[in-house]
Amino acid sequence: RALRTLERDALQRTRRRITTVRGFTAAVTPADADARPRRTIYDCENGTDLPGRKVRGEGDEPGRDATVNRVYAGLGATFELLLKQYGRNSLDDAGLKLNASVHYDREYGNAFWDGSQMVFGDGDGEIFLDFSIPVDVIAHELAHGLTQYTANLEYFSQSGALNESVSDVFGALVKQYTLGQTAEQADWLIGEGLLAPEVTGTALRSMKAPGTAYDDDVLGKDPQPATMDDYVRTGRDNGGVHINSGIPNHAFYLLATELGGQAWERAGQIWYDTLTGGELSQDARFSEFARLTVAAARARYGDGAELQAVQKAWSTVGVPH
Ligand code: ASN
Ligand code: ZN
Repeated sequence: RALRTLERDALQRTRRRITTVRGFTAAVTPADADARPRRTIYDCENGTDLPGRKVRGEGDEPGRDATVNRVYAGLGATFELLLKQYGRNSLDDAGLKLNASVHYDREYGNAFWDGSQMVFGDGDGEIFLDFSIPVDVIAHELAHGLTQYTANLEYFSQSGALNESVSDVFGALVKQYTLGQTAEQADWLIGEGLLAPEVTGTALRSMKAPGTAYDDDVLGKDPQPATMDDYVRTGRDNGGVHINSGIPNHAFYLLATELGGQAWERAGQIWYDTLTGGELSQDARFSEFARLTVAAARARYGDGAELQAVQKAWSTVGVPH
């Protein structure tokens, strides 16, 4: 509660100092004049001690390791979107240092946020390649930090699926921002380029068509639902957090494509306001999140196209709002 009050105050401060500069929203007051990323990349050299050996600090030139350079750039792109579009100075809005470790363990087929830093595996080369390849995966892990410092959604059941979905949404937004793509141009895939060539599939997840990202002998079929009719009740995966995230993911896709243009602007702003607004419960179910996106759309854009598009998106996926 105290944390949420703090967060709300921080949000109001941020709102007050936001100004539109050359078509994008930017923080321009002296308070944020020194807002800049503070990135450090570490190499675990295939061990599991964190963080590992420091290999690149802020402002250092690129080195020979493409993994290090991709992660450094991905952290920079995520920091830039948060600052320029939402007026946020790093994950905690207080300039938090962004630390990431690469080459974690041997043939490690995952990436994660450990509560204070990002960790990336190399993959085994047969199912997964290097987890630093897709920029949306880098941003996804960072967004777990953003959620931790804001709504702090419990990583279980529907609140866990919302936590996962928020990470996919900001992952997709950073990817689109980096590529300069509109919602219509984007592929809405999460983790494209991560699956080894032998795997029958295109990505980890699809926000456009949940359930269609892969269908493979080893990995099985993408289990994600797109609507509440196909909601999966399971005890696995913390109650299906990476499965049922397909539903809010698809709602965001529907909103962004209905509005058109750059998804990080209005659609992203509504999701950002909902996540950081101080109203969302840590154990929120989909319907609470949906109601708050409706309220956020109304608060920021009034009774117009944005509000209608948010309501239509949730109706289409079968979530009450
Ligand atoms: N890469 C996964 C994620 O960010 C790791 C996990 O399951 N926590 O969700
Ligand atoms: Zn995640």
